[in-house]
Formats: sequence, C-alpha cells, structure tokens
Amino acid sequence: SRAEHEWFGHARFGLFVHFGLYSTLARHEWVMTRERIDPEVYETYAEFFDPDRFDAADIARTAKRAGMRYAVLTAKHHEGFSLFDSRLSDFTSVRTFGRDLVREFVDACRAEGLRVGLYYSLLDWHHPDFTLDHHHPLRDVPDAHDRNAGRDMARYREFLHGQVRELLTGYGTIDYLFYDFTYPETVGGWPGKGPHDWGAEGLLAMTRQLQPGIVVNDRLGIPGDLVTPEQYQPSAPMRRDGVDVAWEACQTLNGSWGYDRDNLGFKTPDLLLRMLVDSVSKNGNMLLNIGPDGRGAVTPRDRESLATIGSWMDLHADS
Ligand code: FUL
Repeated sequence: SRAEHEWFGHARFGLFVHFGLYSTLARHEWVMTRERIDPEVYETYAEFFDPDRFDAADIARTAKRAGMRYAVLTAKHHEGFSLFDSRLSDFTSVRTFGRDLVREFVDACRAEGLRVGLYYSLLDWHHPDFTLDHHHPLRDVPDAHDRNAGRDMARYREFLHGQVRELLTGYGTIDYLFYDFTYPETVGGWPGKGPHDWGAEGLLAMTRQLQPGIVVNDRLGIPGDLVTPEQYQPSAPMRRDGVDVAWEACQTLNGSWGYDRDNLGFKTPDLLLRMLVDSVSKNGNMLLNIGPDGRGAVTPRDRESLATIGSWMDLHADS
C-alpha cells in the first residue's frame, strides 16, 4: 500500500525474540499468570535478573545468516518488565541489571542491516492500575473483584502511551511495532479489554506521528498495516473487508514464545522451511521466534534450527 511500507512485503522472513524476566523462570512467558504469582512476589524476581550472556550482536547476526530481513524484540511483555530505560517504571532491566537491552538490540539490528521491530504488550500484570480480568494472575484470590476498586485504567492508559512515546522517541527509527493484544469477550464475569482500554485511536495516531514510516499490526483492536495470524498457517492469502491485506504468520520453534526449558517439542528445520515457503506462496511473511535462555543466550537448539534454514537459503540464493 504505502511506499514506505514496501520493505515489509519484500522482507518475507523475520526474527521474533521473546525475552524478559520470565526467561529466568524458564517456564513459558505466561508463567506469572499460569502459576497465579502475585505481582508483589513476581517483582522480587527482578533481583535475580542477570542475563550476562545477552548478546544483541549475536542475535542480529544469527537472524541475518538465516536469511531474515527484520527482527522484533519484546520491549515489554505481559509481565510488565521493561527491557528499556523508562522514566515511568522502576521495573526495568536498567534498574535491576544496568543494561538497556532495547538500545543494544536496535543498534545491533542496524549494524547488520536489519529492519528494527519492537513488540509492546498492552496488558501489564505488574501495573497497579491495570484492572484484574480473566488473564490476570490475581483473578482467583478470594477478594479478586474488590481489588479493582481503586484501579484506574485511565491512569494505566497514560502510562502505556508514555512508555510507547519513550520507545518511539528514544531509539531512532523504529520500522515495525507489534502491539499485543485485544480480547473483548467477557469471560467468567470478567469483561475483556479492547480499543477503549488502550485509547487505541490516539495511540495509533501518536505512533504514526512519531514514526511516520512505521508498520503497525492490528492488535490494538482497530485496523493497522498488517494482520498477524498466530501459530497457524492461513490456507489462502489473507483479506480484510474483501481486499488483500499484508500478513505475517508468527510462529514458534516449540509452541512456547518465552524460554521453556522442559518443552522439547521442536519443529524440524524441514517443517519450518515448508512453513516459510507456504507463507511466501500466499503472499505473506513469517516471523519466527526464538526464546533466549535465562542468561540471555540463544539456545543451541534454536541456533541450529536457524543455521539449517540459513544453509538452505544459501543453496537457493540466486547470487
Ligand atoms: C500472544 C501473547 O500472549 C504471547 O505470549 C506471544 O507474545 C504472542 C506473540 O502473542 O498474544
């Protein structure tokens, strides 16, 4: 559609990187809510966040060698832990570990000639104003419904917009933004959350104003530049309101996004390549995820899968 978005349709293959405090727990990026961990307890885990092997240059090189053209890092996932220097939160990698991992990542991507993408969670299970709902780790405490008295989503919205502003003003050109996610259905008596909760229209307008060329997904609950089918391959080119729409299948290596130590259900490189070819044949992209371990290292298994894909790319390159 827009000329400055053309790179995305040509890129075809990107790297998703799920990394956060959850990586040190090594049990899936939803561990906080799956195990109903109280945010006050979860916060204390930050003390043990010590990813001494997080090497953004290595990650970017690994992506480049696999034939990827862009990379996307979780600047903040649902747990609420920011991997960047935020004036709006004390729960950050900079406070606890002294490193701005978003800065390291965007610099490394640029050095490898990769387009720079960030993921930002609209959910925040750590923020005191984010209301309890059916995804929240506190949903089963006896007085769960009373806990929402005093929580104010308007204040949360201000925080959310403020953090996005920090990401889109402090780190140079950001080519791509993956907001995540909207769930409007009421479940178990808890209302879902959607565009109104995020201030979606205003947030998207600010996003485009601060980064005029940026490609944004549609998980704010309003139309964006692309749609992001998750962990499935669409059976045909995707359409929205009867017209073709840019799309990207986001896929995992083993069903988990965050490092999940005991999950060994890995897709073979052969299957991953078929999925990539399948995406491209239907005019889509594939965003393939890795989950670095608790020390920040790309695991040997993930590295090997990407290297095998890279060899196939080399074999079939036209020059
Ligand atoms: C989902 C999230 O809940 C998952 O943890 C993951 O980040 C995936 C890409 O999007 O909606």
